[in-house]
Amino acid sequence: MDSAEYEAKIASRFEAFDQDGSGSIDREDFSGAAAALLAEFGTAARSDKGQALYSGAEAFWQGMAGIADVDGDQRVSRQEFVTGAVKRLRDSPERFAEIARPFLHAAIAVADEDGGGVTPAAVERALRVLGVDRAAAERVARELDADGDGRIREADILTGFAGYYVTPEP
Ligand SMILES: [Ca+2]
Ligand SMILES: [Ca+2]
Repeated sequence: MDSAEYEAKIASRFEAFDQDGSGSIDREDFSGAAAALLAEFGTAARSDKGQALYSGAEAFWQGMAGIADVDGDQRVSRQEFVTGAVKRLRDSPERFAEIARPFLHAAIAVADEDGGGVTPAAVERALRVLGVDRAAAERVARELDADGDGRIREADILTGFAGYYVTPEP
């Protein structure tokens, strides 16, 4: 990967977190993602699943702020993301899985509509709601169901998610 390609990748990761396009990553991006997922899957915010998703979103934000909000202004700027988050997440991918786990666990519970495990179609819908383009959402959902049984395991989602953000430098 050359450095232009690397920078483009990092920029796209930042934009994925900056859900509302405000130019920084902050608490609203995480709570907004939770709200969008609940709406997509017809789940009430006040339900147990809804509350778990909001708690997970808050924990995810706190974890992100803890590693990247260097100046403590409750926002992760593009600069803080590039210099702080990217490097630390790369050095410690398991740390990323740890801060994302409660949110992903709750999101899976919301997207698992029949209680039999999350399907590739549901993963695709969730990714689309979070702003991933159709082709990429389709490809990721297909790849996550590696054994083709029509259900995706939580461990595979966590690994895939962490892997996406842990980007080798050029
Ligand atoms: Ca934002
Ligand atoms: Ca900051």
